[in-house]
Amino acid sequence: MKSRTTLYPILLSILLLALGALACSLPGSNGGNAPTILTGSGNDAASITAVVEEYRALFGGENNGGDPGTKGPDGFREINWDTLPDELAAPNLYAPDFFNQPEAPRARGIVLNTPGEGLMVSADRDNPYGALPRFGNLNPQYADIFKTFSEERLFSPVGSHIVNLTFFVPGTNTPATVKGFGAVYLDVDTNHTAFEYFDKDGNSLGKFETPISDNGLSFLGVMFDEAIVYRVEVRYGTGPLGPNDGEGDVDVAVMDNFIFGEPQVLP
Ligand SMILES: [Ca+2]
Ligand SMILES: [Ca+2]
Ligand SMILES: [Ca+2]
Repeated sequence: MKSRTTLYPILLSILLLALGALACSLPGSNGGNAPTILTGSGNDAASITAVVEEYRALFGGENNGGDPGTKGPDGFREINWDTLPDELAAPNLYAPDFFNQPEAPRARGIVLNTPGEGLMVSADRDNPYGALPRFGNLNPQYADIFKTFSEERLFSPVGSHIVNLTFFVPGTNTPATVKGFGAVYLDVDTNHTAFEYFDKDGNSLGKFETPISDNGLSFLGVMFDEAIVYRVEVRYGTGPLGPNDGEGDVDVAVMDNFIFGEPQVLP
């Protein structure tokens, strides 16, 4: 039988481990309430439509479209990539501030950056370059494994699997925060695809993994009580587009619709 002197340190370690596990499961160190997390997955667009609708509804307002300026505390902005001109889609690179131009419908308050070569929106079926749709221009396999939520363009970084999203008062250079960000992913095979949210001071508000759906669609949306999200780091699969999905440890994943809260000017 163990004596008290050896039992106490053991009990103490168990308690500390339990506290540590609890702290790890908490959404960052912002001290606010836990965010609302909505997830869904399935083999076709219809299978995630309800959860995407539910996420839009959490913002308590309408789709605020692409007008400049902040339209009050409620509502959301959405990007489906589909109306992009061919010159800014594959095989060409996308302009990082395309959806923060000063005029409607491009004033949506989001700027995207990657440490890689650039950003790309996939080609549509009648593009003048003859590029295969759904990133088939980078690897023909991709046109078979990536479905679409909204027809027909998708989004991905190139030469990296990281994208940083920052928010602005739509159509201006004034930094802004949002209540939440959610997006649709395609062909998530492993637990490498995730969002990490940061406040204006660079503190993490939590990291959230996307549901897995081989050859299918996944949705992840996170919503905070207040507009405290200044930046979102988005991670796609195990690495950049290029190699065959499923070969060795390779998992490539891309995105369709982005949905985010109405950008609010920093206090
Ligand atoms: Ca689309
Ligand atoms: Ca796959
Ligand atoms: Ca994949």
